[in-house]
Amino acid sequence: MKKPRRPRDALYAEPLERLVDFTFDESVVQVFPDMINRSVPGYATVIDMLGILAARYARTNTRCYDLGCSLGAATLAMRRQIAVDCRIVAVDNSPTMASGCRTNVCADSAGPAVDVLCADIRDVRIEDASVTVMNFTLQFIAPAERAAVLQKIYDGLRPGGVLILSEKISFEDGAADQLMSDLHDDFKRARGYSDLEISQKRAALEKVLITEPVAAHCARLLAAGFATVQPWFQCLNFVSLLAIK
Ligand code: GEK
Repeated sequence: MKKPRRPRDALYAEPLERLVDFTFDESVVQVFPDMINRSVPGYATVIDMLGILAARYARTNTRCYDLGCSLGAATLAMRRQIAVDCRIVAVDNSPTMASGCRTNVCADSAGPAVDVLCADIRDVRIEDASVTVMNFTLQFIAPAERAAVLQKIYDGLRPGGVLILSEKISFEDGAADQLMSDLHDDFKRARGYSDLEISQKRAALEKVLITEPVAAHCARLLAAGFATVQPWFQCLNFVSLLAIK
């Protein structure tokens, strides 16, 4: 049987009269798998590895959180790999994302039970956690609020528990920042996005997705109390960190 094709992201393909800030609305949700795969270099590898990392750290009778779950790619990767009896809690504040995630979770029932919550990460209680994943989500929370979110995650983790934090990053060195940004544009062009799509999307995300250098993320994680922070993935300006309590 042929795999159904993902609807293609063409949201920024035509010149837009008025550019509005990017939101995770119905139109984005419809094309989201195509959009994220063609925009984030290494996304499929990160998702695959999240399952493997989660399986190592998940503990019986604990919770594994996927904060900013979108359509559940990380949740499903964890569910397929985790072999112990735990509960996965998937959270997203976009109602369309949360309902799409629920549909995907129902269609794939193997492994631990999953609760999908439509809620803001800033309002969700984290408790009894062995694994927490924030896969390209903290970047959408205002920098001033990030420390409080990480502290709450740290406090809700059991000793030895982990936070896997993936982010788009910037670089303190201006030349390195420009190079990585140019290479990221090359990646998107190679995946079929036009210069118009790249520039309109960049403008729509400008005030919504705020990047920081990896050193700022590491410092914040250590200040929250994590014992170690280990970068385990990087492709251009996208990294993933493993923080262990
Ligand atoms: C994946 N992790 O496929 N509370 C809850 N959800 C939020 C919040 C918030 N405050 N802010 C943003 N989101 C996914 C990809 S996408 C990344 C994550 C991207 C949600 C938002 O609705 C969206 O679904 C997700 O975080 C970010 O592995 O599009 O670049």
